[in-house]
Amino acid sequence: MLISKTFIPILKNNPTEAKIKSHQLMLRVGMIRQSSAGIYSWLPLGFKVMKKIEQIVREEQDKIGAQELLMPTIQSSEIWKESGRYDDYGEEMLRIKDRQNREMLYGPTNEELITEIFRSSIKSYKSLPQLLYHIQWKFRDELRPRFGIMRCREFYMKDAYSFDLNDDEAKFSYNKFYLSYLKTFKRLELSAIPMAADTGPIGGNLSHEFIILADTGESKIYTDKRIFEVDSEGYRLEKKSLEELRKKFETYYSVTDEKYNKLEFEKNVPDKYRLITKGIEVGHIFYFGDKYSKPLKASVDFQEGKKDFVKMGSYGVGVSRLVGAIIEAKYNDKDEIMKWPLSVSPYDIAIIPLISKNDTSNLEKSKSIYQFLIEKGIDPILDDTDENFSSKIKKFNLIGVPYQILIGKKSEGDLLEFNEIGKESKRLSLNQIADLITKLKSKI
Ligand code: P5A
Repeated sequence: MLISKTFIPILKNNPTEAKIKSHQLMLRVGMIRQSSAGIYSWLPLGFKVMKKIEQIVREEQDKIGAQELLMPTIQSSEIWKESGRYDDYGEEMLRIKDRQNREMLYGPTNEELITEIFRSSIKSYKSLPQLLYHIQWKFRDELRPRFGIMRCREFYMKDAYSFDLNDDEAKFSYNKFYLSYLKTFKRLELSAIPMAADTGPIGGNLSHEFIILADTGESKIYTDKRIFEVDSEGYRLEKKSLEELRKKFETYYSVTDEKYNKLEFEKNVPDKYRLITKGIEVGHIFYFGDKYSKPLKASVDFQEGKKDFVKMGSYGVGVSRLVGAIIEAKYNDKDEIMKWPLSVSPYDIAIIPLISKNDTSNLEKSKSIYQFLIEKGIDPILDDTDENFSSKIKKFNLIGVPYQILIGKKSEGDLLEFNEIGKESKRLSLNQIADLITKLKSKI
């Protein structure tokens, strides 16, 4: 992409209304625009990052055998009355009436709707387990939306639902999602730790939040530092293997605020490993048995005419929140520099030429580099404007594309000045640069 043709409305200064760095940066480099309180438009740069996150989340769901579908944003109140949550959900639910005066709502989550879809189609235990997910907008009329897209009213969520015959099989499904979340966050270069959590309005008695550490996070956590060293590699999609993985994490005390017990914390965590801090919840998984299948009468035949309610769990990832969470984790406050993980960066590499009024040779050179990289399957952005060199570099340090080719005095002949944000610059040939980026991309 040529920057002169992009829609990236960059602001000169940090917007004063934004309190945390992710919100500031997203407004500053034109990733989002507020449309009304807690409701945002996603501009091309922000949308591109979110779509890349979505794709990684999707791939990791597919790998554990979950199947993608798409449910609507608007739901009928009927099924919510069946489950009993229509009244329980309170003011967070946006209620709408259609022209026939029917009570509708903008879905804050989909346990009821997916259970209704399941019960009308699946009758036998032979079709179990079923793991279904969609990636769809949700609406929660939060009392205090804040921090931009981190706690907003309309947000993009991946929500999955599992249906099993019994508790044992259902725990297996739960553990599959547990593993897939560890893998998803790793691909996003985040260290997200599973912590025992409260279940709130979703319900059930087994639940984990996946939390990344950040001072600006809204979740208070109590944890054992050793949990950050747990290696989640090498586990297979088998019951035993996944149980082992969960056990390994659960050796270390790690809970959110609502689950905190002072005595247990002090008993289980030696002084030097205690960590009480804040984090951002990027995912949340629940096991709730027949909480929805019973009132909604979702059962399967399992033996000579015997029927039982299916055992269910639900599994959420805050796809839009992750955009902000990655910024919180990767932004360097001191130098005002952002570095996106290559897996979700809006572009793979920036080409930044020094262009003077009467010499366009650097621009010509940049254009042929640009073409070459595209042919290699790399997604570059070329700054073809005549803005001065240092402010171009500053702008790209803020946008956060992790690699840069600087076409200025230090790029001569075949050797180009190559920068990885936050590291010493090097002089490499174009082929070396293309090979390096291709190799890095293949590891995503
Ligand atoms: C799990 C999937 C659920 O809704 N039902 C379906 C369950 N869980 S949850 O914890 O309430 O939400 C899942 C994830 O969505 C993100 N999230 C938000 N993101 C931005 N703004 C909000 N207001 C918001 N609320 C929830 C979080 O990442 C959460 O883990």
